[in-house]
Amino acid sequence: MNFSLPVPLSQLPPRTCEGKLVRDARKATGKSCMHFLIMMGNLKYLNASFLMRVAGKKNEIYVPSNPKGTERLAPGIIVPESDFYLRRLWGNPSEDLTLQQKYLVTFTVGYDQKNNIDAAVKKFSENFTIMLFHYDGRTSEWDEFEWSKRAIHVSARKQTKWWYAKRFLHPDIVARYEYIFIWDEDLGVEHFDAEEYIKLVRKHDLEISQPGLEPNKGLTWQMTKRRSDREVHKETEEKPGWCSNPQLPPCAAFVEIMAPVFSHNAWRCVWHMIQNDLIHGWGLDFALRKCVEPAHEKIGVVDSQWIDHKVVPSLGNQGKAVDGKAPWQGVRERCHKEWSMFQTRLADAEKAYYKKMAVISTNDTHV
Ligand SMILES: [Mn+2]
Repeated sequence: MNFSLPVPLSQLPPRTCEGKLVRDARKATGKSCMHFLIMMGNLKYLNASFLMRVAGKKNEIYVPSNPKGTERLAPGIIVPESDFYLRRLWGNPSEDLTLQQKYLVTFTVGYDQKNNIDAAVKKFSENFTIMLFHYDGRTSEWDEFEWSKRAIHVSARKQTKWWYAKRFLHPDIVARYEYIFIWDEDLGVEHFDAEEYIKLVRKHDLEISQPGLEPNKGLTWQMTKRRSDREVHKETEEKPGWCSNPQLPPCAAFVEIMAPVFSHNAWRCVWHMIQNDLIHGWGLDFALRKCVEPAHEKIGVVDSQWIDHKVVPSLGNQGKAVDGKAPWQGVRERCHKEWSMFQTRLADAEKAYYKKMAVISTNDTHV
């Protein structure tokens, strides 16, 4: 490039690109302030201390609008989100991916449930990334299934689905997936097809959903019971006195935690609500409504693609006998305890927020 400064460098005003002499110099090159400085850096006669002064004595780059902690990086190099797409070790990176899955399904599994999971996975098309969370430490055995080789396997012993979800499904990591299925291992999928399910979820604008449950067994709530005469339902009758408001759980705005499906936006909120220590997730189902608006319209049950709950108490068997109680009893007690802890935390957090806002609004009136 043929360019020379119109004045000796020593006469340039420090710390700014806006001084007249510099402005003239920039005009001559048509460059922005930062480009101008960088270009000058490339011209060997620019002395480093001048550049440091101009940039405020720190690094040359400081972009406050970057994600927190990355202010010193040029925005163009920042990649804030990721995915689970498997790449190859050779060739052109831009040609690695023949298919970019739009959906993610995770199962929290023990090897004993392999046949059930094999049947379930087959109901999810190639548009799904498959992820298994292994709570029994057995991972390589799954390679007897062809699909296992393209699945993501995460192994950590004796943890729950919500423990894994909090740690491995950060919204920025799963950003590429439009819908995220976070499912248990004991679900029967004979009458379920994932692609058809997603069509219905889109059609009925459901941000959080689950398939209807066959009512033969394992049914706790009326809301999740499959209706045979419709595609989707969003409210139900419960036992007398169970619902303070027909638009609130468990009569509406409610699905269970055994087979939830989240839109990416809903998951971004729900992930933040999951507590690191409350690993069973009890109570989360009643709070999901906090994440979508209006909840009684955006949360619902898909009836025409349904599942049945096989009620395999695999989690209880991962417990430990304490004080003469069976392992499953200890697990069950903790579930209930977590539920009440979660309710208390949520209520306290909201109370604290409203109190703070009241103080602020009171102060406002005196300003
Ligand atoms: Mn179950």
